[in-house]
Amino acid sequence: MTIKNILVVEKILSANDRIAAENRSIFDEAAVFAINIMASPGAGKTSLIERTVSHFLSKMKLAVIDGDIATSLDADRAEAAGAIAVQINTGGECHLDAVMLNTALKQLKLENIDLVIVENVGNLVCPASFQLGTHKSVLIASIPEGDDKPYKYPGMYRGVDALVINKIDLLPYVEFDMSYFQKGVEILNPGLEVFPLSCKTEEGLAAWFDWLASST
Ligand SMILES: Nc1nc2c(ncn2[C@@H]2O[C@H](COP(=O)(O)OP(=O)(O)O)[C@@H](O)[C@H]2O)c(=O)[nH]1
Ligand SMILES: [Mg+2]
Repeated sequence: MTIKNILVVEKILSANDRIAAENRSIFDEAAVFAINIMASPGAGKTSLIERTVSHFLSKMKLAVIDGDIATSLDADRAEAAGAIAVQINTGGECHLDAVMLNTALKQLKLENIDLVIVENVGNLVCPASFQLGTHKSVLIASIPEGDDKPYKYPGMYRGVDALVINKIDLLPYVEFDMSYFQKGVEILNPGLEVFPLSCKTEEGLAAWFDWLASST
């Protein structure tokens, strides 16, 4: 029984990887740069997207694809910030997969877009297993979540290209040992680009914008 289950999971993941590769070709053919933003619920994914859209709006055309289990609240926020927004309701699924992204991409005129930002479903486990075909994966951690998260959710930290540590404005009020946190990150993903910042005060945002601009 266990072996059969493993085979089914492997088949699902390899089918997903095939569509992810197709998504990547779609992006590349349209000269679109795409990032996948993952984090727990409330870490600040939509807040960082709002800041990022506002910053780059005069320089490039942005689209945001928002994965949510039920509502379109986040897509509405992305649109209000100035992006073209597409909502994917996952119907309860805890992650986006490559097929869902593929369907969303068909709703966009990619030839008119420079940067696609995907907001994944708030979850620190499932999104790590599903490649989407984006060029970069970004994880947001936030200070109130605690400094033990790299140790508890290693899969999430291992596979990403950049880490944002949001809500640094709360450091004076929350117990968070930054060196313990960063030690965990360094073990899992040596040399990872890390951006401590606050979407509220804007401290540290410039370094994140520079990284994104130089990646595109
Ligand atoms: N203090 C503080 N609050 C923040 C910051 N960034 C986001 N928040 C708040 O955290 C909550 C969740 O943010 P949101 O962007 O919706 O998170 P998401 O669920 O990951 O998309 C909201 O109440 C935000 O106002 C920050 O840098 N500092
Ligand atoms: Mg959100």
